Amino acid sequence: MNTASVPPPPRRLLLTGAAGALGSMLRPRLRVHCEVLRVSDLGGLGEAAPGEEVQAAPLQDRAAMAALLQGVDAVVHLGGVSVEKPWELVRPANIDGLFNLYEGARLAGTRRVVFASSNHAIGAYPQSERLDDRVPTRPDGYYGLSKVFGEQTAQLYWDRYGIETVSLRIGSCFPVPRDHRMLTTWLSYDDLERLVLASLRAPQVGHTIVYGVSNNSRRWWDDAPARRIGYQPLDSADDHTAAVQAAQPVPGPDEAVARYQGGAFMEMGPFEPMESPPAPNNNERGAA
Ligand code: NAI
Ligand code: 15L
Repeated sequence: MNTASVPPPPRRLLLTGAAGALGSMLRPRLRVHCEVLRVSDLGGLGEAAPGEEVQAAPLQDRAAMAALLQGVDAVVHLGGVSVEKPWELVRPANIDGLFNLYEGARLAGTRRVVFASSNHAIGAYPQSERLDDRVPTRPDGYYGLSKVFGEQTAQLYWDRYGIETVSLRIGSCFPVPRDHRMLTTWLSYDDLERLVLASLRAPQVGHTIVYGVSNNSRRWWDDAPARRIGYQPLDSADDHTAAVQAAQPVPGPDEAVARYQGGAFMEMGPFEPMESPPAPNNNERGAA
């Protein structure tokens, strides 16, 4: 079953979450690496640029997702709830939606997925530990739990159906590090682009988990798996240390942001159960 080989450049590449922070940044950068870039989100995608197809689809809508995957060779999956939220908001996009994405990929014969997992899949580990890609997951909340589900779904679809995935446990991908924790976890926009392209181009990835982080000297995570798929980070949070130290107070040692790898997510919730969850359009982003 597992007969992967060097993938040709995708003819049609699907980018989900294309209206989000990382999606809108990657959209023009990925367009030049495929014949057709299909972009999707709940909305807010604007007009199709040359070489693009625009197709809005709620992740939790099975039929819409099956249609979205039609004719797609490879996917960069960024769509979904991207911060800690009540379970009733996380589940439709990140659990049902993730399943729908892989089912659509199976039905369409899609070869490879690049899945935006998160450091919050291992966010409950203390910052004193150094982690590789084989440590047991320790999510720090419902959002992190949904990323563990995503990684396990990726493994299932490789073992059963030969769909390859690179799961990117992204640290903190922002234009610059925002706080002291991000001097460790930061991933620059340019390095994210490098990591995504390496994930699309690497031969024989099966299901590979890598940490998405720049070349920060303080990093907690083993960068060997990412380098094995050809990722070479060129940026470093070290260059921003002085600016962060000047602008941000050092957190106390008992604060979650200084104790856990996932930072403040570890102390969010529990939330009151929601009887009728609103549509998932209040997906505001936040630093951990
Ligand atoms: P974002 O919140 O800006 O973008 C996510 C996009 O997904 C939004 O445009 C939203 O409309 C869309 N979306 C949400 N629910 C949806 C649904 N039910 N159906 C269809 N689309 C839906 O997040 P950002 O920062 O761009 O992150 C992209 C991905 O990377 C996310 O999966 C996030 O979990 C992951 N990630 C991001 C990190 C970062 O530092 N920015 C760190 C770790 C992981
Ligand atoms: C994430 O997974 C979030 O999507 C992002 O907004 C940040 O909070 C990041 O993790 C982080 O841990 O800094």
